[in-house]
Amino acid sequence: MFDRNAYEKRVEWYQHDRFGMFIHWGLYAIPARGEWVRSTEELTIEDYEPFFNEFDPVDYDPKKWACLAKEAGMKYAVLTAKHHDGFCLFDSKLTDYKCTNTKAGRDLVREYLDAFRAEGIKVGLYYSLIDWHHPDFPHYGDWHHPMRNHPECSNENRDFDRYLTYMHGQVRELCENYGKIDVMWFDFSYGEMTGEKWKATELVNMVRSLQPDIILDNRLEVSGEGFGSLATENPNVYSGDFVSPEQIIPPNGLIDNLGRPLVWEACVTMNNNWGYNAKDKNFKPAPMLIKKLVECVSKGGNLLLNVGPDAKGNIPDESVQILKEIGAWMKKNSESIVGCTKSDLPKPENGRITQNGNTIYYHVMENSIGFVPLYGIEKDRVKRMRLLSDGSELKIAQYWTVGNYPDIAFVELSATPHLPDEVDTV
Ligand code: FUL
Repeated sequence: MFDRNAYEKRVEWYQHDRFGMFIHWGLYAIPARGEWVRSTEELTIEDYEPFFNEFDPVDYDPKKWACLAKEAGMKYAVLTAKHHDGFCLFDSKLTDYKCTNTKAGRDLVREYLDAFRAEGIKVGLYYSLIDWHHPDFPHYGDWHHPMRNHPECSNENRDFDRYLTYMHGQVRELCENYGKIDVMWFDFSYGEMTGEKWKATELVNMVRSLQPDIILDNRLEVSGEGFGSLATENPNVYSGDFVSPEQIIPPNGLIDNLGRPLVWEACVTMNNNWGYNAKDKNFKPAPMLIKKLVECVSKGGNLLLNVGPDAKGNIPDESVQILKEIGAWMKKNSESIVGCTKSDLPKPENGRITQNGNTIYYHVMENSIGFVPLYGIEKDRVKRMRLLSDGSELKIAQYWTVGNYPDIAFVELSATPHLPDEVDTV
């Protein structure tokens, strides 16, 4: 039975924390053409084998990653324990295809968990339902399986139940052997491969019995395209805890069929790849990402921002730089992100609004018109206004009536002709 109270309690920290780091890391960092390289280039297991033999992340120091995430103001993280290529960053007893059998010789997931927990960051694991390496994972209805065009490679002897036993077993290992896991990020369903095809109910029950507070995404049911759904009110349907729109921010946030806000997280790349891609220098500037973070929170959602460390274990310099810039803004303004959510006030022309209880955070992103109008807030309801970055007083310039909004409080920005923060002054 779906227990709404338990659900709301479970997702409380997650809706409070708002900003997380996604980490896509694996053998694909060596070819450095993104995490889908085995499929896009239709590489066989043999073609891909050299990367397993070579993998030697000599610079892997998750403490550095954790410090960077913390500096950026991120409160949780999600690392790919296994991506679609099937390679495991943890010491699974169910396969030899794992990091402890490479030159790395270490359990990379365990070290990540220890390092991030030590910085007070909540820890999540991404686990791919799809597995291009496992001999029993089929390539019919393939969703671009690397072997899709190999005539000699049939599904005949593939036993999907055997794969499910393996997959469930690995998820059990992650839930049993690594202490408290805060988020499990399954990826992904497609066509008929959804829900009970993965034995989702059984899987989720097992996960919840081992990790009662864990938060799950909705991809045991759907893919990340579009917005997906959360069947929270239907006790007979598996239901994730949050919707996981990919590379897209819902225009107005998301609501369920009863009009209540849904829990959601937009996952977003910094350049155009999740896994390391040496040639992709198309990084989004930090100011844009700060605005995207504010946008997510102003619509009641989270932002999970991705990094793709290289084969040696270093987060690319560009990403480090971006995270530091975001961190500099967060240092002064995180109060307007963490603990905040969507406001009932209308979106202003020159920015966005986030809210925490009776406190409204007005994000001025453009100095276009020169006023900060608080539509929907009547005269005398504003106790005080402060610039978040330095705590200094802002004066209400005047009250006007605009259209249907009576007695709107205005702050005159001409008093501060240059916005102290040209990205987003709060
Ligand atoms: C997708 C995957 O196929 C991508 O490689 C990436 O992991 C993204 C977050 O989810 O569905």
